[in-house]
Amino acid sequence: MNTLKQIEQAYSLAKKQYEDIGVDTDAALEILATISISVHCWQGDDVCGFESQKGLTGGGIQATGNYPGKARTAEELRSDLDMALGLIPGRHRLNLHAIYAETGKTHIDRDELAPEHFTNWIAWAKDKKLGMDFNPTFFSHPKADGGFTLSSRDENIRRFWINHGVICRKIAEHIGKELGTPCVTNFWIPDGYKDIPADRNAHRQLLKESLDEIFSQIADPRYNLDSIESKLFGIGSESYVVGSHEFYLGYAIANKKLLCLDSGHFHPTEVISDKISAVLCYLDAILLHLSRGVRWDSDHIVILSDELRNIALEVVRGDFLDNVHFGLDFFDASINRIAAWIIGTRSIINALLYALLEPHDTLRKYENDGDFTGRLALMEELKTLPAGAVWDYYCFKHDVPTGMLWLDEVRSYEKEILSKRY
Ligand code: RNT
Ligand code: ZN
Repeated sequence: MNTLKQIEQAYSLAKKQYEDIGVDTDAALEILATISISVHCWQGDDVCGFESQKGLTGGGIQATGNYPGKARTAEELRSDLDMALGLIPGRHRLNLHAIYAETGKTHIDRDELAPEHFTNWIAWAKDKKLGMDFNPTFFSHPKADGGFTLSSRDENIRRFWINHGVICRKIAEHIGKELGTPCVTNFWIPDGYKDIPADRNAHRQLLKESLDEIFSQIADPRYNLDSIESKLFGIGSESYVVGSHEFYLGYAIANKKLLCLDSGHFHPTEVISDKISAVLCYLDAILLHLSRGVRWDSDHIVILSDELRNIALEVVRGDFLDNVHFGLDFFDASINRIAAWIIGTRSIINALLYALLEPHDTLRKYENDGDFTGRLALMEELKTLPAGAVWDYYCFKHDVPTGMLWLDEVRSYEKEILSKRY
C-alpha cells in the first residue's frame, strides 16, 4: 500500500524523468482535470431502464451475465453511480437513455415523454455538478420488434419513432438549459436485416427522411448537440445495418451533426483512432463511444488497450480536445457493475494521461526529419516511463483512492448494499 510520502516521492522522480524528455507533468495533469467523460447509466442495470420488466430486447445488442446486485430503480442506479463517480478522479458527465425516465406508476410511451420525467435525474446532476447527455431509445419496445424503427416501411411505426426523436431533443434542450452545458443527444438506430436484403437503398432513404424530419425542428445548439452513430453489424442484423458508417458520415457532413464513432462498431481490424483526424477535416465535433469489441460483441468493458491509448493520442496530438466528446458505451453483467464503470472510466482517463505525457514535438521532429528509427525507438521507450506514478499522484490529488484501493470500497458497498438486492 502506498503511503502519501511514497506517492509524492514516486511522483517527483517521475516528474524529473519526464522533464528530461521535455514533458511537464504538472501541466499535463492540469489539462487532464479539464476533460470530462460521459459515463453511461446503462452499465448499471444491463440496459434495462425502468419501463418494463422485460429489460433489453432486440436492437442487435445483448447484456450477458447474471452478477447479483443490479440496480432496479432510479434511486439504486443513482446511488451506484455516486459510488462509482466517487472513485474516479475528475468531474464527469452522466449519459442517460430515454428508457430511464421516471414516470411514476403511469406508463408513458416513448412518444409522450417530457422533460418532467427526468426531473430527478436533472436535480441529481445539478447537485453533483455534472453535465448530462441524452439518447433516444430505439430498441426494447414492441414497435421496434420488427427490426425497423425510423427506417420502417410502415408509416405508423415510423411516425411513432419520429415523434420519439423529436421529443428527445426537447428533453435534451431542457437538460442542457438546466445544467448550463450542452447536452449531446446521440441517435443510434439499430434497424437492419439478419440476412441479405433485396433492397438496401429503400430503408436508407426512409432513414434519411425520418432524420430530416426530426432535425427540421430547431434545437438551440447552446443546449443541445445532435450526434448520429453508425454500426457495421449487430446481433440479428449481421447482413445489413441501415445506419452504416458511410451513411452517417455523409449525413453528418451534409447536416452539420456530430458523428459518433463507437470503437466496437467497425470491422475487427478497423480502428477508430485512424478515423478521428480524417473525419475532423470535415466536421467540427465528434462523439466517441468508447467500447471494446470482442469477436461479435461490441460492448465489452473498456481497458487500457493499445487502441484506447491510440484514440487518446490522436485526440491530444491533433489538438482536438475541444472537438471531441468522450462517452463510454459498454455493458457487462458478469462482474460487479460498479467496478465495470470504474475500470472503464479510469482506463480512458489513464489513456488520456499517457497521451498528455507524450513529447509530441520531439516525435514530430523525428518524423519531419525522416528519422523513423528515432520515432519508433522513442515511442517504445515512452511505454515504460513511470506514467503510473503520475496517475497515482493525480488520483491522490483528486481525493480518490490510488492503485486498487478503490476495489475495497466497491467490495464493502457490495456487501452492505448490493448483496441485499434480489
Ligand atoms: C449499440 C450502440 C449504442 C448502444 C447504447 C445503449 O451498438 O453502441 O450506442 O450501446 O445506445
Ligand atoms: Zn455506441
